[in-house]
Amino acid sequence: MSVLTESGLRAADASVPGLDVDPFAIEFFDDPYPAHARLRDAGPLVYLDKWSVYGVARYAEVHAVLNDPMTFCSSRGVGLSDFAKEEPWRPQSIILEADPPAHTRARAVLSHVLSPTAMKHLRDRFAAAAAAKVDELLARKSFDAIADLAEAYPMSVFPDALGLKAEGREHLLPYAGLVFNAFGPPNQLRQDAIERSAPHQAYVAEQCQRENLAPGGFGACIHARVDSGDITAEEAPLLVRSLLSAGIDTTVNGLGAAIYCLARFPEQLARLRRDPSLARNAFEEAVRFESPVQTFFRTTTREVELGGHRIGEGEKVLMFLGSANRDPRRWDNPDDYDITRRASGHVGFGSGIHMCVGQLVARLEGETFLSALARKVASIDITGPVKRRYNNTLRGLENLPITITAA
Ligand code: OVV
Repeated sequence: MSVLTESGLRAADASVPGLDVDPFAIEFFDDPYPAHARLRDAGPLVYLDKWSVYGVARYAEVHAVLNDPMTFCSSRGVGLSDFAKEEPWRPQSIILEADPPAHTRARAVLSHVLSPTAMKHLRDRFAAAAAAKVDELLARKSFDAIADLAEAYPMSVFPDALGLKAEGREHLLPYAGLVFNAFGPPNQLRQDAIERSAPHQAYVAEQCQRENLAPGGFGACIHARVDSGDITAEEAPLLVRSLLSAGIDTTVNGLGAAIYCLARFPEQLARLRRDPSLARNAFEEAVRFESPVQTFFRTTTREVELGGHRIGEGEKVLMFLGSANRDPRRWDNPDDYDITRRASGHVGFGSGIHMCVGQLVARLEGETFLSALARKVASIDITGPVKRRYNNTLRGLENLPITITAA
């Protein structure tokens, strides 16, 4: 339960351990693992004094919060900002930042557009693009695995699958970076991103319009659902915007994580080469191991018990997905990247009604690329300084200089 202090500020019940860790600080991003362990070991529920929010860092509580969406709602925002108290920085997402029943309709549309059947039509194209990209990179031998691989491959398949015109695609990664920074607190990362956001927002708003989306793509498919009465003409562009927000930087960081893992753990690359059918699980395990999306918030809709404490209505709860994915209470050898592990059950894609609606696209990109790599690449060596990219929500690298050799 939260109490009112003399200064009028909310503070946690004294029995909830308060920690001074700032999960949105550069030092935290540089090495979150000792802080994750402190958060988990402090108790099932913690209070983050720096931002006056509750936190859950153990798998059990993260999973529980994700699976009680009416108590831990999304419609008040899944970042630090509470939409009941502050205006959102952009019009609210009608899927991410929504609760049932409104969420259910929007979700049904994107589930249909990104369905297993839709993936069947994309698989051959994605696989061919992955093979061509691996061949091109083998010819270059040395390159930056972030710009030239983790960004280049998704950028070569996803915007086309969406039906975006060629012009202006350079706005996509900056826009996504902005969206994921904006979930964080009002720190420098968030303020700078929002300050520079106007051209990216203008580009995205324009590309969401029906006339700018090529027939046969995800975008056109979304707009077609206006005609069948599933969504309104006002809702369709907002659902396209969700794909532009969440569809690229996430897979960039997922693929970047997988390459970084295979570069650091050559015995896992060897295992993958011996059995390329492990490609899909190698990607899944990279999503668990690095958790490209590190955190999301929920807001309580009522007084509720969590981790043995009562917390009040209108409280923000920060879920440490990356910590849950390495919680030794849930995982054997959580800090090992093991492509043969049963990685399913990780919360890198979330869990419950909001679980990543684009997960099949992400896995298709990951699988097709790692499958091509497994068949064509013998070795991956890190050949220069590895530089981290800082974002309030996304975990990934700015640079990963590597040299690869052909099988
Ligand atoms: C999962 C996610 C991340 C960012 C944006 C959105 C969704 C959205 O719906 O706009």
